[in-house]
Amino acid sequence: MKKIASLFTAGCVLLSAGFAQAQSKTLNLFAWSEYVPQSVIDGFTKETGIKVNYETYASNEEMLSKLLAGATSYDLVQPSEYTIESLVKVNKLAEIDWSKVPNAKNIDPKYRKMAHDPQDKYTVPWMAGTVGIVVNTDKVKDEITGFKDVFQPKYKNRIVALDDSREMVTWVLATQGKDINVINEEVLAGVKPVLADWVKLIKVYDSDSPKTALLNGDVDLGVVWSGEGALLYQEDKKFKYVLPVEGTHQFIDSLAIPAGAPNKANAELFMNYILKPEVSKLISDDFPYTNPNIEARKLLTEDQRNNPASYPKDAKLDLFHDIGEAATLIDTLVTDVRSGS
Ligand code: N2P
Repeated sequence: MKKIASLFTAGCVLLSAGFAQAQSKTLNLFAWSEYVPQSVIDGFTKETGIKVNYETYASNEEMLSKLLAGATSYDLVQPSEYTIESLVKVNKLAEIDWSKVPNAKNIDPKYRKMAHDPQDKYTVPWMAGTVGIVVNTDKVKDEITGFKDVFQPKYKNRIVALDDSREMVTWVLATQGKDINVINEEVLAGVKPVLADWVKLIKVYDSDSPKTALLNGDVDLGVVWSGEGALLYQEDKKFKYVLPVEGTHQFIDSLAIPAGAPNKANAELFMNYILKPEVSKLISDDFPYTNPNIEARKLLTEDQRNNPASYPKDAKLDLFHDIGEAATLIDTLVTDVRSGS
């Protein structure tokens, strides 16, 4: 009898848990700032009745440290390729139930089975992009072809840069012809004096909206995300986007579900929703990065497809890989040079 009673209690708990899950009409999205259009969030809520809480971050490292510190409320995050690798290594991502994401068929095969998710278990690509140089050609008359041309004393206090330690170290490594994924003390000792000189030239650090300082004339050139470069070019053709001759980072930002996410089914619904061509186009309209959705690309205007920042022709591009503990060395180095020590 006792056994039956406890079985009954367990059943009730399970039932109410199931009920609570079915009732949960929330999606906690932790994503980059200036990357998810309000129109997409509103459209999703309208279609599904699920309310989206959109919390933002400005770097992979900021998001990663929150997850590793034990944040458990997020249903979706939006890491770049190397941070996906770190999360997978520590079992922090949940496998996607692809039967819930039939629109995955719209993804360009080029963006599937990539090094960071070789079996397509965890991620749906959001946007790809590059880190490149924007030049206000009304103000800068010399030809700028690479990082070396940007970081010259004559441009002191005229430069905006991404506030991102790994990216900054990469710019120096690229000019030194080094592998951007091999980071150790010796390599960083070679980076330090160069970066120490460069940071003295930078006027504004901004990873959220580096376009702003260029638009309002605060600076004349800078190193920014390609979507920002594309928006500047759309605004005024005097803003030229240059892919550095030395080579640069190509990022693949994806949606992924943290292990133990409270509303996994809602996260999968959102993944499927943003993969609809007409929804994906809305993302490109507001944030013109490289859209990995083949069907959405067909809906873009000619101007959108011809924006050189969004869809670059040829360039030397490299993905990042997880560098493990060496990430701490980068952080220390950049903090040191920025504080002048
Ligand atoms: C969006 C930032 C792009 C992310 N605001 C770079 N990985």
